[in-house]
Amino acid sequence: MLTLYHAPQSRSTRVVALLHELDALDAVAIERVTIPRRDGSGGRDPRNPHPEGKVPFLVHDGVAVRESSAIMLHLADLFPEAGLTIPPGHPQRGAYLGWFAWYAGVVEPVMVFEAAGLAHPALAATFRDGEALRQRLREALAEGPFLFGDRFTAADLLLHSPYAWFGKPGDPVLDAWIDRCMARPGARFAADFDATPRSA
Ligand SMILES: N[C@@H](CCC(=O)N[C@@H](CS)C(=O)NCC(=O)O)C(=O)O
Repeated sequence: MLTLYHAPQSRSTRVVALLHELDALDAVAIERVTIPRRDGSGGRDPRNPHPEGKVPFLVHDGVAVRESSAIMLHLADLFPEAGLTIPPGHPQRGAYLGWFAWYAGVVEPVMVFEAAGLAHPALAATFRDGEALRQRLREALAEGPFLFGDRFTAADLLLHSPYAWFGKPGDPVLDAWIDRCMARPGARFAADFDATPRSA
């Protein structure tokens, strides 16, 4: 059994989008939980088993999976028939895994540092900066329209998502890619899903 703990308009929204793309909504129970919001609303939800009360959080047959990168990789692998994963053994599998690790290890920290106005030589030496992120994405999209050419994968879904919240960077290549990802059925489904009131 698979259960996703989800809070609307949060980092777990991209997992709902993925479930729609995977045609896996019937296979995964979505538990809507609350989280503390910046405006002071919400709060930690005792029903959410995440050790820090965060979302997304996935429980698969009693086994906890945390972090969007791991959750999305795991789900895309569980439903390979949707074609959103690059499976083990494929020559591009390592590069595909690299996007998920880079997202968690570099993209999120850099975007949070920039949003918070934090700069320090040690941060730049370790993570580089937002322009370096954008350049890596531009290079990958040179063969576009997606990170793996014609193929839309769970990596596109994850990597474009912070720009969907923070705003497009104003770069023609990246903006067009973000628009393509946001126009996908999964993104549109997740936006509607989050906008529809449900008893939590
Ligand atoms: N790196 C984690 C970040 C998870 C995260 O910080 N989620 C936010 C929602 S956008 C949250 O649950 N915040 C509630 C809190 O910090 O208590 C991931 O991507 O899964």
